[in-house]
Amino acid sequence: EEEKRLSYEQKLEICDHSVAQKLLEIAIEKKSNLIVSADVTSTQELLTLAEKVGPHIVALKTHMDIILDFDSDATILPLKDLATKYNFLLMEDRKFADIGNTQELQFSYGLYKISNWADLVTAQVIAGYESLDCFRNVGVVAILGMSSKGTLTNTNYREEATKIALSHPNVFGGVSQNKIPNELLLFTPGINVAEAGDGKGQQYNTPEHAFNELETDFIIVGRGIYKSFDAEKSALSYKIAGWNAYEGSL
Ligand code: 5FU
Repeated sequence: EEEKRLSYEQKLEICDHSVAQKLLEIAIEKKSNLIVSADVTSTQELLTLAEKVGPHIVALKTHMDIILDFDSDATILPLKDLATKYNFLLMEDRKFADIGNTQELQFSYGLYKISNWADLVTAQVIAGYESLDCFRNVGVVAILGMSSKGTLTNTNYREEATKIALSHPNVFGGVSQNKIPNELLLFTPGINVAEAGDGKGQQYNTPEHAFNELETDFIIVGRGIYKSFDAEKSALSYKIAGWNAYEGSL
């Protein structure tokens, strides 16, 4: 308990995956640990949101399969331009959960061709170590623990999943509601300062909880930002809250 959490500068020294390095560099440069979850259903809403929150985030997290009018040119090209303009990464929250061969197909084929544009993806580790081999050209954030009520990711599951995450070269981070080893970057969704839950199983905590209790590295905020009256303003306030909570946890 005496031991202090590591700063982003210290994490830069021990997290050697190129995507981890990029995220940490952006965090330091923009003084932000905020990832906005863009759970909107049209290209127009996605691009409008990215334009508004872009200056304040380290990454934009997508569920590209909910975009009704997805088009690899009309959706992805302008999104990539915004990512370059505002210096943020694209994180596809696909939560792959199949055998390696199927995940390889899901990653590069079909409508979304995720491997063409995503800088990082989420993946379950339920199918075992080798199922993650296919994500060679991207960074993987492993789902270690989930935020929803009644999740099956108990202590034993998390420990076994963490072993896979630590040992697999394609994995540089984990999604969890618990502490994870310093060698991995921690991503924490289920963050909202105004709500305790959504009536559909989601459970919320504050940025302060995530940094003080979990020593998280990045907070992920969806509805707290994109459903708010002014997404730009709320992104800025979550960014400031996240950065203050990070500094307070050092
Ligand atoms: F792995 C997880 C998890 O444990 N909880 C989550 O909420 C992922 N998520 C995602 O974060 C979820 O799929 C949403 O995209 C986002 C949370 O959105 P919210 O609107 O802030 O609840």
